[in-house]
Parts: sequence; structure tokens; C-alpha cells
Amino acid sequence: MAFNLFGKRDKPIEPTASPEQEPVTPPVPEAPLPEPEPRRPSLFSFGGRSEPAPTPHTPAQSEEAPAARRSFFDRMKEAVTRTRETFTESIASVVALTREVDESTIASLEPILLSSDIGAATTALVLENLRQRAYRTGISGGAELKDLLKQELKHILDSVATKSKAARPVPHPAGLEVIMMVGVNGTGKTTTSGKLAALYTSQGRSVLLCAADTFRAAAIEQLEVWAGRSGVDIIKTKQGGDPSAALYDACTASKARGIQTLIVDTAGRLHTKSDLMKELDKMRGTAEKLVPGAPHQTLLVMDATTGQNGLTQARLFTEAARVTGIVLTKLDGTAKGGIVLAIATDLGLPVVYAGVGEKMEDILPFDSNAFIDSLLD
Ligand SMILES: Nc1nc2c(ncn2[C@@H]2O[C@H](COP(=O)(O)OP(=O)(O)O)[C@@H](O)[C@H]2O)c(=O)[nH]1
Ligand SMILES: [Mg+2]
Repeated sequence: MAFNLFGKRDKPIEPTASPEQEPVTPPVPEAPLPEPEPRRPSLFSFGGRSEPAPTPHTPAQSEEAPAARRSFFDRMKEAVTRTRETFTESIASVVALTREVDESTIASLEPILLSSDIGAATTALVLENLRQRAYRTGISGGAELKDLLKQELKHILDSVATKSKAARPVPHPAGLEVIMMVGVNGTGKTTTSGKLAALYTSQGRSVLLCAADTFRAAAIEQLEVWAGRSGVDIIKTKQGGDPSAALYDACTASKARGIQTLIVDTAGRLHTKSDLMKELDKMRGTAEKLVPGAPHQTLLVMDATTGQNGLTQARLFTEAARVTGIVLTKLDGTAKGGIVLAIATDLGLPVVYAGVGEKMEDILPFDSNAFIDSLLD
């Protein structure tokens, strides 16, 4: 794939400047942007979301027409194939052997939950709740046990989603919406920025991309490729330029053109962790000054294949970057999709989108019911 040329496998450019010597090169304004192209028809179907949906409160995924949900469900099911292969089959074998739910049944679920990366704390919580409920309601067969497990897992995801009020799909504000993508290098920020640009465009929204990862030239080029693919414009600066200045230009251009959603791709790595957090803070300040309520969403992009390690890194961002939701990428490439539950309990944040491949349409608005059903049905 063309953009792999620019992907994370490129050797990052090692910084030569000390943190005090941040590059202060003023951004080079790009040549005047061409008039936005006429909106292209939808290139793909996002489970029935290809119709323009500019209304701020679209119904939740689960309330959509059965056909739409079906296609969403199928795609989710396909994406979690690898997780299903281990998790679901192991659960199925416990369920098949269960006539009466006792301590040993509950105990046999433990390694299965742990191996899908649900995490020790979450596993303990799930098993304890399951034990209580199983005994209280006096369930007997394996089918009932599976049902209870499903309810328990959904409950964990739903309680987080409800608490954080991030109803899905995320409602867009009436005016200009600014979405910042943050996260460690290689997790999929640039790819997701491109996919979201295409998704929102297919819904009839006008989108602009901002290349605020000025740390590597390749990152800017990679976002340009995505902008071309999704038919949206991009505001960028040169490598080493000030990301906040690029964001300033992007906010100004968005307002002038009546853009509905500005997606900001940021760097996952600077000289030091505190540099990175300062940079994100500065960008947030710039957005706040120019656009009321911005950034409306700060999405932390996490790579599902990094499992529990990814969680440790994610915590740094949630502490410093006021993250509003998670995009979990590479769900297609892992057998450890249980990380969704660890994210919910550890970070207290909902997964709002799942990345399920490298192509433009490989992004799904995350729906916890569909996710758990696709794992256990
Ligand atoms: N299989 C798969 N690969 C992905 C997904 N999202 C991103 N990638 C790949 O992960 C690599 C790093 O992505 P990139 O967007 O450059 O990460 P960034 O450094 O955070 O901007 C690229 O090779 C992407 O194609 C996904 O959902 N599934
Ligand atoms: Mg990137």
C-alpha cells in the first residue's frame, strides 16, 4: 500500500535540539487552498450510514434499521474473528460442559478471560458478579451461564459509556467541530484521521484535515495521501514547524469556509513526554481560543494488538490530554479484543470507533452490544 511507505516503520528522525530549543520556525503558509471539490458520493457503506446525517442527534447504532445493523454486526463479527477463535471457542467448551454452575465452572472461565486481555482487575470483577448472579438466580445450564456472562460484559461497557455521556454515534455540534487525534506513534492516528474524514464526508459533512504532526515529514505526506483519498483539503506546515500555528491556520480556514468538522492529526512523540503534553496543551489552547467549545472531542487512538502495554501508555494521555473517547485500531489483527473491557474499567473511557483494517472504510462506530454479541453469539 502506498501509504505504508510513510508508515510508522520509517525510522523516526532523532531530535537534535534540546527541549529548550524547540523549533520556532514560523509555519510556511501553504499556497491558497483550492476551492473544495464538489462532494463525492459515498464510496462505501458504513452499515447504512452513507446517507447524509447532518442532524446533531442521529439515532444510536442499535436503533437503526435491522438491515443496517446486520451489516454493521457482520463487519464487527469479521473484525473480531481472531478473538472469537480463542475466546469464543474456549467459552463454548466451558458452556458445553456445564450442567450446573459451581465454583469450578467460574474458575474455568478465569484463564479464558485473562488470555483475551480483559485484564486481571476486570476479570476478577466479572467473575465475582457472575458468581453472585449465578448463585442468586440459581442458574444451571451452560446457555444461561453464557447469557449472564454476556450481560455482565455489556454492563461493564454500558456503564462507562453512560457515565461519560459519549452516546454513539458521537453527536456533532451545530457549528464547527474540532476533533483532535492523540496517541502513541504507530497506533493509527493518521490512518484514523483519514478514515474519519472519509466517513464524515460520506455522511454529507464538510471536513478539513490538519497535519499537526510536524515531527516527521513523512507524517505530513501520509496525511496528504489520505486527504487525497477521501477528497478533503489539508492544512499543513513544514516539518519542524509549530503544530499550533498549523492548527491556527486550520481553524481560521475552517471558519472562513464554513467547514463542519476539522480533524487534527497530532504527533505521538516529541523530545520528551512533557514536551508532548505541553504541545498538546498548547494546541488545545489555540483551538479553544478560536472555536467555541473546541476541541469537542479528543480521541485517544490505541492499538489493540499492544494489549495491556497499550493501556499503560494510554494512561499518560488520559492524565494529560483530556481524552473524551478511544479509537481502538487493529481489532482485526488481534486475538485479544477483550482489551475493550480493560479500557472501560481501567481508563473509564468508552471506545467510540473501532479500526478493523487498513482501508478507508475499515472503521466502525463502536457499539458495545454488537461487540459482545459478535464475540459470543
Ligand atoms: N490492520 C490494521 N492496521 C491499521 C489499522 N489502523 C492503522 N493501521 C496501520 O498501522 C500503521 C500505523 O498507522 P499510522 O496511522 O501511521 O499511525 P500513527 O503513527 O499513530 O499516525 C499503518 O501501517 C496503518 O496502516 C487498523 O485498524 N487495522
Ligand atoms: Mg501519524
